[in-house]
Amino acid sequence: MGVAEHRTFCRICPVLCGLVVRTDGDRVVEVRGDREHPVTKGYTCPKGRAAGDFHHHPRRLDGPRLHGRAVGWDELLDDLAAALGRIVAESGPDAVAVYWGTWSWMDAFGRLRADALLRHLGTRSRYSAITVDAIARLTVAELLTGSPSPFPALDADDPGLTVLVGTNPVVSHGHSAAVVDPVTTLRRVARDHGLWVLDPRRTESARLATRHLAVRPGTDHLLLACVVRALLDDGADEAYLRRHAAAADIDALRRAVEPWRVEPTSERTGVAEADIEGLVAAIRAAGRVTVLTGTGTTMAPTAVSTEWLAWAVQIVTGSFEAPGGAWFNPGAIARAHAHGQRAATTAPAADTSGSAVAARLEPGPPSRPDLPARFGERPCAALADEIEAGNVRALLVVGGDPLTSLPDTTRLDAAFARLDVLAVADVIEADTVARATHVLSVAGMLERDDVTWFTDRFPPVMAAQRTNGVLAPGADRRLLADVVDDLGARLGLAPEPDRWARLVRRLPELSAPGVVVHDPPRVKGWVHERLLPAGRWNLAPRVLVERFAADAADPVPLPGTLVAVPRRALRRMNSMLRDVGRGGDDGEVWLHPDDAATASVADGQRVLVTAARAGAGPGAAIEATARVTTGVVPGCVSVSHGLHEANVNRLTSGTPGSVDPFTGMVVQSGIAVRVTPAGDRPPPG
Ligand SMILES: Nc1nc2c(c(=O)[nH]1)N[C@H]1C(S)=C(S)[C@@H](COP(=O)(O)OP(=O)(O)OC[C@H]3O[C@@H](n4cnc5c(=O)[nH]c(N)nc54)[C@H](O)[C@@H]3O)O[C@H]1N2
Ligand SMILES: Nc1nc2c(c(=O)[nH]1)N[C@H]1C(S)=C(S)[C@@H](COP(=O)(O)OP(=O)(O)OC[C@H]3O[C@@H](n4cnc5c(=O)[nH]c(N)nc54)[C@H](O)[C@@H]3O)O[C@H]1N2
Ligand code: SF4
Ligand SMILES: [Mo]
Repeated sequence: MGVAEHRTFCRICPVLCGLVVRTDGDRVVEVRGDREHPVTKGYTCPKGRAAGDFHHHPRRLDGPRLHGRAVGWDELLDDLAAALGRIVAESGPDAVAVYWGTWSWMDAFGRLRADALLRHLGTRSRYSAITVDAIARLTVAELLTGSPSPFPALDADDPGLTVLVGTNPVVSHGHSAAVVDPVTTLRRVARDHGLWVLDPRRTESARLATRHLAVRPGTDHLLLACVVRALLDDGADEAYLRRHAAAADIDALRRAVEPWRVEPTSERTGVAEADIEGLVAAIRAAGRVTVLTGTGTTMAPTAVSTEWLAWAVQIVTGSFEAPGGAWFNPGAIARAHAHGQRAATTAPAADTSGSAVAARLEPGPPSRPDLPARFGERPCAALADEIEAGNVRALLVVGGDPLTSLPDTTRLDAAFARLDVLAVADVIEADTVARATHVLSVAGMLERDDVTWFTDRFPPVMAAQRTNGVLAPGADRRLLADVVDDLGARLGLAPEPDRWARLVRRLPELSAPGVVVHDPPRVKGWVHERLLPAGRWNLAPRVLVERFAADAADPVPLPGTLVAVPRRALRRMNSMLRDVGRGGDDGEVWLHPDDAATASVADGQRVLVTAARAGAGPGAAIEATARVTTGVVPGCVSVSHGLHEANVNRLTSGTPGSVDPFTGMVVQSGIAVRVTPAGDRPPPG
């Protein structure tokens, strides 16, 4: 015992910062950045530095619980195995569902073993946070390249003109493509190349930008269409485009964006004509551009159209994988740039209608045939229906808190009460833990040996990391992987004799703790060479062309309504850390002075935000403090998620009008709301 220092890495977000953790006995006394870490070089954010406080969380789970009673692991697992066995026998494997939360990707061996157990049971009821986060990105990537996994990322060592659309890296550190030290990085990009931000809120990132375009929520697709249109007239890389896209696709794209001249675009998006022209001029001058999208756009009803046109801007300028353009991380472990087949050398059939993707859709859950599965997962929007219909009788929750993150909390909570089994693997008394029949008190980040297996594609360079646990699991906590193996043994699944063997075969350097940086740290060209058939982007799939036409005709947001848009908090990771330090202090709703005046609301006043959708029940409201500011566009209320009392998912819904039927994504940006002073009754809907 005594004082010791340990090198490890943070698993709270995909930056995966190197940490030095100082312990005194079993207490964590300090967490600081590791200056010798080859990727993050000492950088940390307040969330990572709070890892010790989270480890000693006042409501940390210390032991397993069965129906609210503290029990030993054997009793818990005997009961759980018997219940799961019975449910599978009575109702079939799909009656056992899993919800993978954010943390399931961070506990590599827990996830790998739990995946194996669910495959062993044979369930198709797999749900994850992807369908409440950014499934449009995977869908559009797959349509354009044939693979869902390439994500455009900033090349921080060789950046160019950069446009942020619905992402606020200063707070979030990027969406699925991590940015280290975002303030320094974005400042440098702004100074040397230009940084433009499209966001209905003047964000922390917008404050560093060359120009902030305060776009109306859900209208980004139109602004990007206007940019594509202008570039196709003047600014496209014609030679690149002829080589890397079919002529028919270029024509289809041109026709799709044709109506979006500057004037109607300005009218619909609320962005001044001069600003739109300025953005086009900046891209023409730079020649290439990096466009990064985020949850502001993936959570909007127009997500798919926006994502498509963000890719289109980069394709028509020949920016992807070129100097100054975005790169795609192939993963230091997956090594997609080196493995697998080279792309076919013949072009696909001339009609690039997206039929390949349509064919890959799997049947949706029986109670929601309107929501097909994608990438082996069913949309979270269907979970409450599936439980209510009796199709799902047991739910295993791993590293997520569905009662804060999934739509319509009130309804989901009632549905959870009907489950035979709600087994939750968590580290603290999260909202869903309070409803669990089986609580699995698993080891946390500082108590695990770990590896960057599921986060392989997200870091800012190609790097893999392995760490030892800093502390042994305390109290009666166990590694999720061990717990799952013991559960699996009761259900007939053999354990994996050597968990590391598979990884070490892939990347021998992972045989010991440390950081492996691939050299060169960023490889470019692999998407062109290995993924694109004949080197050609499937630039204008018919499904996207049709979808854009429909989205463009739909005047979102309706004039005269207020819409809520999401915001992330600096000291909190979704629901995590809200009870630690100042993690819970970002519950304000931000609104424009014009809207505040209409609603008779003053700055600092308590307000009620009520869902304005048809059929919203009395539980579809949250109380919060108003911040009246010109930092948001009129018509828009900025609300953060992940809180317990002011849980924004009381306002969202998984019913058909509130979900994108193409991707299964729950609409979480641009939800119609009313704001009234708290204490007043909400006006009748
Ligand atoms: N309305 C609305 N809804 C949203 C969003 C929004 O902006 N607005 N955001 C969406 C997004 S992008 C996401 S990713 C989802 C997040 O959805 P979830 O992943 O369901 O929610 P989190 O709050 O991230 O839950 C993480 C849980 O993991 C637990 N945890 C922490 N460390 C460990 C560990 O080491 N092991 C295990 N097993 N558990 C651990 C935490 O205590 C916490 O309960 O929410 C989505 N929902
Ligand atoms: N500190 C912190 N970091 C986090 C998280 C956290 O909770 N806290 N969560 C992590 C997770 S799970 C994720 S998925 C990522 C998300 O990372 P980001 O995608 O960067 O998410 P945000 O920081 O919420 O930025 C979204 C921005 O979109 C804007 N916006 C909302 N609607 C629209 C719209 O219609 N159009 C446009 N153009 N903008 C819009 C919002 O005002 C907001 O500024 O962050 C991760 N990092
Ligand atoms: S940026 Fe992400 S990885 Fe780094 S310290 Fe913060 S939460 Fe941890
Ligand atoms: Mo997320």
